[in-house]
Amino acid sequence: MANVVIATSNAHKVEEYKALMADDSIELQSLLDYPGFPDVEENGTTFTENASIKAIAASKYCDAPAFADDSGLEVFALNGEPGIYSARYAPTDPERIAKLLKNLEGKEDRSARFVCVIAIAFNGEIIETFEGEIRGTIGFEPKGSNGFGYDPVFIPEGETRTFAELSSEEKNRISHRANAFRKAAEFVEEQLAALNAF
Ligand code: ITT
Repeated sequence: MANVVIATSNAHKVEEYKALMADDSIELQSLLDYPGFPDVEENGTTFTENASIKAIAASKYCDAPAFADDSGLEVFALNGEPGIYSARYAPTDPERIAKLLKNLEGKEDRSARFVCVIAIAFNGEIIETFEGEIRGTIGFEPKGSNGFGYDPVFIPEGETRTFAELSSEEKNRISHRANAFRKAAEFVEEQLAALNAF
């Protein structure tokens, strides 16, 4: 069975990827299966750089094809904050949400987008990167208990519920991560088809 590592220690991301991966011939592992994996400093200035740093390090350490995602929330009235600093905006999810709502007080424009860049690496080299997004708005108070991170305050376009009020199947149909993953999966299928043509 082919083995692919998702270069993340975020258990929520792992669950989302397991649900997105329809192919049973691929065994998905994550950094949770490699407890000795050293902490990698995400010192890039873009989602793409940070995803690439994580994917390269995991492909070397785990000696397997690796894909990593760097993702975050960009709020337009806050000049794109928290952006690549989404995980580091405050110590815990409730504090991150509270800080975001505070910074948005009095702002009329509450539009935002979630972004996800997936980088695929093999033998320490980047093969390709893929970006997905979902647009929406930031609510006035946290609602719902599904998902993770900023989900309780993010209302995707065309919805009245937050991501945390949607089921995981509903979120996985439209999320930034699902959109990036679909592009990555299409690329991998094309590459495999090209290899099989020889
Ligand atoms: P890894 O680096 O180990 O993958 P991480 O949680 O630190 O885990 P990131 O550096 O990519 O991941 O930071 C992403 C942060 O952006 C995440 O911690 C959330 O705060 C936010 N985020 C990303 N995707 C999200 C989603 O689908 N729902 C809610 N918040 C999300």
